[in-house]
Amino acid sequence: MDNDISRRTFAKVAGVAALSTAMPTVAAAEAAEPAIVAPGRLFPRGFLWGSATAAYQVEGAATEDGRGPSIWDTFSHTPGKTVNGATGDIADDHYHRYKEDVQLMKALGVKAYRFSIAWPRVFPQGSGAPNPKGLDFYNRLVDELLANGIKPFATLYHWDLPQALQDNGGGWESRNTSEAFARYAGYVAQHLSDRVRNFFTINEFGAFVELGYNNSIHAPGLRLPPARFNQTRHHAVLGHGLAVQAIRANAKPGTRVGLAENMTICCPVIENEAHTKAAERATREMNAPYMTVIQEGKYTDAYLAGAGADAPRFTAADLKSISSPLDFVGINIYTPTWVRADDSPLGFTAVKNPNSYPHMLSSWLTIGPEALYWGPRNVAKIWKVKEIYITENGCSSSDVPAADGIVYDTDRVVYLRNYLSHLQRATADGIPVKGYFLWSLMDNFEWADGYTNRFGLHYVDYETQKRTPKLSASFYREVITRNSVA
Ligand code: GBH
Repeated sequence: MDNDISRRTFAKVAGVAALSTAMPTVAAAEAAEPAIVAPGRLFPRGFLWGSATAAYQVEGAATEDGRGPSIWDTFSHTPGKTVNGATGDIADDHYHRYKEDVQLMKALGVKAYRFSIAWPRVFPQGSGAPNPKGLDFYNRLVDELLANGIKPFATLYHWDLPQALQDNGGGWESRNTSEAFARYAGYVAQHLSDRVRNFFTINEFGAFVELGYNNSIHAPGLRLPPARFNQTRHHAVLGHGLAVQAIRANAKPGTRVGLAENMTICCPVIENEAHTKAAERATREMNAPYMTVIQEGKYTDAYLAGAGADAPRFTAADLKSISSPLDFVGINIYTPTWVRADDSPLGFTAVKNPNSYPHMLSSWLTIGPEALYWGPRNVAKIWKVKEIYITENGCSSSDVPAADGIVYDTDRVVYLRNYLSHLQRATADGIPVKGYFLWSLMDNFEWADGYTNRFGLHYVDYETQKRTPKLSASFYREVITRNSVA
């Protein structure tokens, strides 16, 4: 009996195109059986299943059709900055293969695609004259998505700052960049919002500002002193707020705007009242320079006191722009931060267990499926947010094709099944999560890690650009079809 159940489950997985030849007899014999669905595990009707990528990680065509250089072109071409000197010059060649990639999405059954627009394609110098040929790529992509029944969700900034803005004024260190970003956002909204109804301003302040301007792991590879660094943080959230206003001023009525932030996801070490409250306090303080000021229109007292003389300089008008009302909040969620209550002034401590902790291939990617529950729950509870998207979740794994050409990424399937179970728990508790974008549609340029850490549902052979669905693609297709993880 046990055997029957496991055979049946496997047969359903095997029913997906790429794997069907592996188990033809079982699949054929059992194809007529009803789907295995546990009613208590369903996601809400209409839940939006999607996948995600970002321009510099997939497009390639770095100098085509008038695209200007970005800080990531410069950084990746600087010796020693990326593993094996990898660059995004070609990446997945998505610029030329987008039609094929839309078919991959269609085969998966995703209802939405989150992609990013390369600012240096649209404004090669960051500001000044637009480049219509650059925008045309996104016109083609959006039309292809819509023709295939897939909703486009566009991110305006996924780290590829025009190099000219870095050269003149230090990029996000300058308020000019915040203002140039708003002009670019308004221009894109004006031209695409007849078809793109949902925009994210900026992807992950918590990554590109910290790693680019403080740790030098990402472009532009700087380590600014604290006062200049805090000012850079401020200009990034200001850029977001000004872009929200510019989109509203230039887009077709009803266009919706949010952001995609990799907040620190504070999870209670034990799910009791004391630790749960501590995790809420921690959520506000640990996200003070980004999500908290965006939601509350003020920096927390603890953040300003901690920064002291190095605190950012800002006006009341800045704070008003930064906290412009949003239609939804996107959260990129990979790892948890475990928090416990204590009697320190702020009433919480982050708990680390570095000596023994499971993680995926990327060593930063520690495993905590509960993050997909507590992340949205804290955002909804603390800031009364009514519409939340998980704008990224996924993982890296070793991904070596087997003799039959398939990548049997059982570790990714385990990761996703557990994380999605906690997302389902969130929706069952009434937390308003409306959709989920899996990172990533296909293997791609993983920033400083180059092409070594693969995150895709599809394996990409970079020699031939051939895409092959992994086992996890079959898994995700099942999830979407059943609207359930189990
Ligand atoms: C997201 O970042 C990005 O939006 C996406 O582009 C990326 O491909 C994806 O996740 C997978 O990484 O080098 O040890 O200092 C997630 C947040 C921030 C996590 C940078 C890894 C580098 C860690 N990432 N961080 S380390």
